Amino acid sequence: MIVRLLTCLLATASLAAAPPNIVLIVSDDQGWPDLGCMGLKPIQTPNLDRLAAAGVRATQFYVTWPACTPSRSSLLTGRYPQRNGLYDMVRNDLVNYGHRFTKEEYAVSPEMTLGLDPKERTLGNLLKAAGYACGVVGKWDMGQAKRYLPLQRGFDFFYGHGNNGIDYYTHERYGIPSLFRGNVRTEEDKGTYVTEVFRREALYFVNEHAGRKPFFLYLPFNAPHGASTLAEDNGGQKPGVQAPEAYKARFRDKVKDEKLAGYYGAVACMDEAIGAVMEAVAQAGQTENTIFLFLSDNGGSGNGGNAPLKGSKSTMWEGGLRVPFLLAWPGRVPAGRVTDEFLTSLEILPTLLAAAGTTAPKDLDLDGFDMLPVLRGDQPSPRTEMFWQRRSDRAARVGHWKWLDSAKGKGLYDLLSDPGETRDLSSEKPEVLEMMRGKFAAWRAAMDATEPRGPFRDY
Ligand SMILES: [Ca+2]
Repeated sequence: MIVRLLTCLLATASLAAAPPNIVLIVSDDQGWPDLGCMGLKPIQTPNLDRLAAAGVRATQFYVTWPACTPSRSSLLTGRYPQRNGLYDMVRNDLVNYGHRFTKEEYAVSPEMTLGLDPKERTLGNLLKAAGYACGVVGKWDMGQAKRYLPLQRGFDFFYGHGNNGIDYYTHERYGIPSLFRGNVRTEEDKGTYVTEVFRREALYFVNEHAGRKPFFLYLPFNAPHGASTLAEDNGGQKPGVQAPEAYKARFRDKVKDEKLAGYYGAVACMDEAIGAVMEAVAQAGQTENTIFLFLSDNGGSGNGGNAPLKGSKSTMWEGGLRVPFLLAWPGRVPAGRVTDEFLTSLEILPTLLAAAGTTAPKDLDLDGFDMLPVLRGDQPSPRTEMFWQRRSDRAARVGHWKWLDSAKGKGLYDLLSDPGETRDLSSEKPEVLEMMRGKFAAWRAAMDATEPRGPFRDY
């Protein structure tokens, strides 16, 4: 009897302590104002709005780089791009000049030879060690040579593309077939709108594990990024953001041009896929034990603009670096809360490790912290500063001060009174300008002192 009681108590305790499932959703180039619940645009995101209502929405949340690859490297490693080595795009720039890569030429191009240093430990490595089933569905963007692909980086499942953009229907990147199932390239879904493909694979992964084993689904959509399609393959014009006609049709009478209807349509289709994943988790009885996170990998690329923020993707203005962020975990973070605390994507990895009841290896230098107490409202954000560098473009935020020095703009701004970065206070506040430059220099020195390696240096 006592043994049975003890067994029962132990079973209850282990159930109570069951690590939460994690669904980390990333969208591609979705601007800071581009959620329905922001009320700023005719965009429709009812499922993301539902996540916002069930959890916390952060309004001052930043990524580490104003474009895809380095931002995503920080998400997966919890480290600044300048620390993990992936501090520029993995991209064949020759496509910008209309160059068409042959299959053979592509195989030895930067998109195949560069990637996230295999010595870096990813969220997949760390959560797998904690007993999680780990899957990636969507845009990996961490390199495509076998050593860089998810199955070699801690993940058990991968369906998606390794490079940073594709055509939504052919799944080609400027003519090169780009989807992988596991480690093998596949054209099995050629012709199907890729968000629908990712939806199907995400549901497969969730249904395979929900209720049986804690799972981590990394679900980085390529939507709503512009298609990586050569103009000559599309009637002489680049297609922009592709979306199925039924989704575009919803927006035609609401927006000024077809391009914007495509962008909103792609977001609406992605939002429905997210809703389907939420529903699968609910059907498995796992809603209470699942953390959903959502963010964009960088600021909006110009579709409808990022007002009231200035600038867009690839710039050091707030519109390039500040992104929408949501986190829902029923019973663990308050429902419907909005926080203006200063937070970044560097916080995601430590937060998820803490939620999973595990810790990072002692020798791993992380650049963020567990942000759950901040999202709950139990404490102010410990983050007081953040730094960015993209080639010669530099920026820093310290407290409410923002400084940038870049090809597309410079100056010193007070984000508290001027979130739109309209009044340059450089000459009025020389002492603050000096302090910002000094902080940036100290950060740069710290990054230079980190392990001297990276795909653009050496392994
Ligand atoms: Ca992006």
